[in-house]
Amino acid sequence: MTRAVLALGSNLGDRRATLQGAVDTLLAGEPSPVAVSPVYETAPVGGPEQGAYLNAVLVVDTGEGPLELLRRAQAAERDFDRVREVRWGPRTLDVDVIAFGDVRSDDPELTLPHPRAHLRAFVLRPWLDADPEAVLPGRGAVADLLAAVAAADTAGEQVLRRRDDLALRLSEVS
Ligand code: PH2
Ligand code: MG
Ligand code: MG
Repeated sequence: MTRAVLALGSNLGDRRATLQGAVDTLLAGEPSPVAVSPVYETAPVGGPEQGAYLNAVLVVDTGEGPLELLRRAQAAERDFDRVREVRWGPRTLDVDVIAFGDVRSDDPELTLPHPRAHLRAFVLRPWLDADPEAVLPGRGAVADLLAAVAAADTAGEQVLRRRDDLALRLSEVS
């Protein structure tokens, strides 16, 4: 089994329902749940002008490999009618593989860990909530990376608001 970290994002449609649907879809397959983070409402980073995202992190254990997990992430995106749009533009659902065990790879199809995760509060903050001991392979403790991002963000661009009213469930029965 390998521990893997998935980042979920949505800024179109019923964002919370989409994130919950993605969690349900991913966990209906091979990956088994370890933790789901709180949901954060976050200002869009990069791309065109667009609405606020809901972001969360799902930690799983899987007996499959990283490319199988990527395929499952892509299948979940398809289930929620994601259409290929402009890079970093609005989307109903984005599922990114952030880390896969200790694997470091520059495979162009799946760079591991995710090449920008260490710069993104919308990944680091929920990940730290889901796993206070989290380490981003090759980069260091997620707590330290988040502190560095916050210190560098003097313009306050990476605004995050925790939305406990929109919390996700790990199983359909709560
Ligand atoms: N995803 C992007 C680009 N910008 N901004 C926020 N706040 N959240 C995201 O998930 C996000 C983004 C590309 O995947
Ligand atoms: Mg993304
Ligand atoms: Mg993506």
